[in-house]
Amino acid sequence: MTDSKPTIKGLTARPVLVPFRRPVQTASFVIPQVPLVLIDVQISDGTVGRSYVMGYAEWVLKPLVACLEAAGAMITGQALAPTDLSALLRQRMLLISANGITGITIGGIDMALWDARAKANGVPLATLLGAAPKPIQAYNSCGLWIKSPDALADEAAELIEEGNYRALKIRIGRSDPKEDVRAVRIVREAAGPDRKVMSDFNQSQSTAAAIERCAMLDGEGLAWFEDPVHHDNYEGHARVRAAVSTPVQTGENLSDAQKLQRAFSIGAMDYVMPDAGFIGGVTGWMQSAAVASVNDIPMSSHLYPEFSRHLLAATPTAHWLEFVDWASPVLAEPARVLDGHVTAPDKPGAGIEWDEAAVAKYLI
Ligand code: SMN
Ligand code: MG
Repeated sequence: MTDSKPTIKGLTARPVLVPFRRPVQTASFVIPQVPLVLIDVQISDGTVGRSYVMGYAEWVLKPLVACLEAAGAMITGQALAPTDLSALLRQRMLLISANGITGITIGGIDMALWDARAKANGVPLATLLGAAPKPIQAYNSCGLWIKSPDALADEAAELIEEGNYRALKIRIGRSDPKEDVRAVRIVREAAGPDRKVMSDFNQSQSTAAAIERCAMLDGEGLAWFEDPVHHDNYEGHARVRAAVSTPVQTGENLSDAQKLQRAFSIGAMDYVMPDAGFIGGVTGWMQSAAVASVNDIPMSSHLYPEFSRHLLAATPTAHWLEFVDWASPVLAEPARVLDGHVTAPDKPGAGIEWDEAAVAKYLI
């Protein structure tokens, strides 16, 4: 029986710690295993909206689950109207602020609600957003961490091979800036002239150090310098940007479209790459896509390739999808990169189903 007015029946949030193929090691943090919370939102029509959120550290999982359960209780009994429920949750989090754990709570629930809405409508999420699923260019972000530059030529070749990629991302910010230059040269060489190499400082530098390091790397053919300084330091990003010709990329910690507008108006970015979790899920992404569109800012994704493949299909200034396979071990049908591109599956929803045997194995 079709349910023309589906409502939210409840939410479950399960913490898992999943092994990495290549554990994360940046200039600012290490992540030994992938800390995720898997979200299921039960709907009155019998469907289940699914998403997951990245916790970034194991200690985050417990408070994140508690936050998701509390927010789940706030929307239980309400109509399946993701934009309205996102506004409701933002209002309930006005005083505590919707960023960090609270922001990811809104983003994760919003993604699950849009997944459920697309399933209720019987269409892929991209289609619900008005776009056809289409191949989105992706870069491989699953390696090239802070390690000896000597290991990077072989790793770059492996990463290209994983999906015939046209682009890779290297992490920089080594204690010796000359080692960064050496690492970038090795990867640039391994990638060849027809591939892009993005770079990410992971917010590790002071503004003065970033300007010095970016000047050293400015002629090395990098596609962008990502997060040279702390993510909130819009003025610092602008100063780096004024000093170099390589484009500056930022945005993975932006928690709403208004902050994107403010960062852009200060001159913080050439490119933006919101994270579907932090920015407020599909609702926050689409609001940001409008800001990027009116300001003509190329917009890439951060993490969540399963959702990003739908979102970028509906983003007027779509640029690059960041491909990470970190949730793949718990997914029944992980996203795949073919010939350097990811395409949203042509079936209702976002395409997230759990591999329950794997979930049982990694549940904490
Ligand atoms: C990053 C984000 C989260 C975990 C590891 C690495 C990095 C990226 O900033 O952009 O991929
Ligand atoms: Mg980054």
